Order: sequence, then structure tokens, then C-alpha cells
Amino acid sequence: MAQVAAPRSQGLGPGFWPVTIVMTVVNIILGIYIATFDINKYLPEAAAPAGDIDLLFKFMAAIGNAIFLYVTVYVVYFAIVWRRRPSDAPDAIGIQIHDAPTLELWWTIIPSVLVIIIAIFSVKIWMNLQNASGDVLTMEAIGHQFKFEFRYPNLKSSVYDEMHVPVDTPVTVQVTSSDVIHSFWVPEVRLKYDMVPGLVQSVRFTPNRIGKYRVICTEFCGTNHANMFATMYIDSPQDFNRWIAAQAKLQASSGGAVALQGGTAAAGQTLFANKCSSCHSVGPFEQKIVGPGLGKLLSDTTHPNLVTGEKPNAVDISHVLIKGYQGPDDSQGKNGPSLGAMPNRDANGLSNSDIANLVAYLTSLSQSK
Ligand code: HEC
Ligand SMILES: [Cu+2]
Repeated sequence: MAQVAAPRSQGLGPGFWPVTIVMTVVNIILGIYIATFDINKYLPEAAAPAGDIDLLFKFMAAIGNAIFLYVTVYVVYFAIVWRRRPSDAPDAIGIQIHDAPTLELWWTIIPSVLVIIIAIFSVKIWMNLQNASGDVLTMEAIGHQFKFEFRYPNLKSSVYDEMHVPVDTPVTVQVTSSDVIHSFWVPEVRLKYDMVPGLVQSVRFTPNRIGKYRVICTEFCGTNHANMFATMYIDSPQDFNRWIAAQAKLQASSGGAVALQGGTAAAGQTLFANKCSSCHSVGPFEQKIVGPGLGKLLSDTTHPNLVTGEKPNAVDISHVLIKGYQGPDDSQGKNGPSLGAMPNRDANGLSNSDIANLVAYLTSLSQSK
């Protein structure tokens, strides 16, 4: 069947300008939608750089959206307009264009200008984050497998997995890690900083919305990475001072012996599931997770003493829970490589009654077998 080839139009094809106009209108509508989108409704902004970061994000989203649309629609459009017709010779090739200075000029100028705007904007935000001058509160955040440690200038000991900052007060957090790379992410503050061993980085923000937020580790840091969270409380200045005072009092009173009578195994079991089961099984000593199995502490003939060398009785078990323990790492010697660190009571967040309950539970495990 002979077909007369329609005269092929040169240049941009018949639909170019209509397509361009429709796309530009769509881009303007989407641009307005992005610019007016209320991110706050879905992920509230809780500190000062969050607003700027959202603005930068919107700007990049609008540009990215426009580039995506123009590029894909033109690719599809030209593929249709300049498709090979049945009447074309089998080895026909498209028109080859070289040297289009005007076009090249624009596709250089436009992206350059956009990238320069983004650079100025983001460097400004970044410098603000680095700025540590004139701070009201400087604190430290240290990543551990698998918890966050926070240090405050007015507190003797660290606080774990709970961080408080006063509202409307610039805060500098010095972020680092004690073991592997973790990361410090508070979505509502729009900050995500890697916690790198040996490297201390400053992050400054000014909390501006009272509330309770999650600090999340976003760097795969080991078996229990997915449970590595802390809570960030943005408090009123009064609440913040009250918390610091309460914390200081608690720290002054902890340490020393703990009365073990009155602990209940049932309460201990719940605590164990929350605070210990990521590192300990309730199987025999050999059934290790991070630390040894604790199911037969009092009745294991192959492991007669605690790892501390103490006797497996309630009081000595409580010492391990209070002080924590890390065995010597003599990989050539009789102990072999250390199992790792058993966190102390502050790190595990154990009150006196928690310790009594846990000891009751652990001793009951051995008796039930
Ligand atoms: C981060 C992991 C981790 C967590 C969480 C943890 N432990 Fe441990 N625990 C260890 C390690 C590691 C050891 C062994 C230390 C060593 O031998 O150097 C250990 C040792 C112990 C021992 C001594 C065991 C023995 O046979 O001598 C007891 C008891 C114990 N832990 C109880 C607990 C309780 C109760 C909790 C919950 C409050 C808990 N641990 C939470 C890692 C952990
Ligand atoms: Cu981590």
C-alpha cells in the first residue's frame, strides 16, 4: 500500500508552542501549590532553622518539579512528532543539529542562576547552624550502641535517651559518638547530623515550639539500630529549670546499695522486655545476644560466678545492674574477647524499685527451672 509521505515540518514541530504553553501553566499551578503547601500541618516546625529549611526545600521542589515536567514532556512530544514514518527509508536518521549558540547559552545560564541561588540560600542556613557564639545553652549528645547520651553543663552525670531544651533559647549541641557512626535526627527541627567517633560537630538551633519530639538514629549502627530513639522535650524555661534541678537531685541520691526486698518478678519481667531483652536472652549463659543469657544465673554449673567474679546471689546481681560492667578484653587470655559493656543504672534508666524488681525476676528465672 503506497502512502504519500506528508511533508515533514522542520524545526520544533506543529505542537511545540501549545505544549509549552500548557506545560508552563501547569508548572505555575504546581509552583503555587508547592509554595503554599503547609508542611507545618504534617510535620510541625519546632525550632528556628526549620522554617528556612522548609523554604529551601519548597524552592528546590518547585524547580525540580518544573525541570522534570519540561524534560519528560518534551522527550515524549518530540518522540511522537519525529517518529519514523512507514514511508521513511529504513536507514533514515533524524536531522542532526550542531551549534545552537542561543539555546546553549540559555541552558547554561538558567541552571547556573538556579544553582547559585540554592548555594547562597543553603550556605546561609549552614553558617547559622555552625554559629556557636553567644549561646545560652551548650550541651553534648553522644551516640552509643544503642542509646543517646546527653551531657549538660550543670549536671554531674549524663542523661540517657532523654533530652530537654528550653524554648526560645539558642542551643548548641555538640554531636559525636563513642563507638560507631550514629546519627542525630530530629525531624521537627529539620536537622540530621552524623555522630562520628572522633569528630565533634556543633549544631545550633533555637527551639520555638513546646512539645515532645523524637530523636532518631538514622545510621545503621548494629543489631538494635531500629530501636535507637531518644525523646527531645522542648520545655518552658521554668519546666526546664525544674527538670535540671530534679535530675541533679536524682543523681546526688543514686549510687550505693539498693534495698532489694519488695521487688516483684512480674514487674521485673515487663522491665526486662523493655530495657534488657535487646541484649539478653532468658536462655542459658551461652545463649548470647550482646550480653550473656540470664535464664540460669543462680543454677548454671558451667558458669558458677557472675562475669564480675562475684557470686550469683541477689545482692551481687544488683551490683552489676547498678554499676554496669565491662570485662577485661584479653583476647589471648582465659576470658577471651570481652562481650562488651553492660550499661550502668543511669544508662539503663533504672530506679531503685526497678532494680529490686529486675533482681526478683532474674532470681525467679533460675528457680523455675
Ligand atoms: C547494651 C547491651 C546491654 C543491655 C541493654 C543490658 N545488658 Fe546486661 N550485660 C551486657 C553485657 C555485654 C554483659 C557482659 C559484660 C561482660 O562480661 O563484660 C552483661 C552482663 C549482665 C549481667 C551479668 C551476667 C552474668 O552471667 O554474670 C547481668 C545480671 C545483666 N547483664 C543484667 C542486665 C539487666 C537486668 C538489664 C536490663 C536492665 C541489662 N543487663 C541490660 C549488655 C547489656
Ligand atoms: Cu545508632
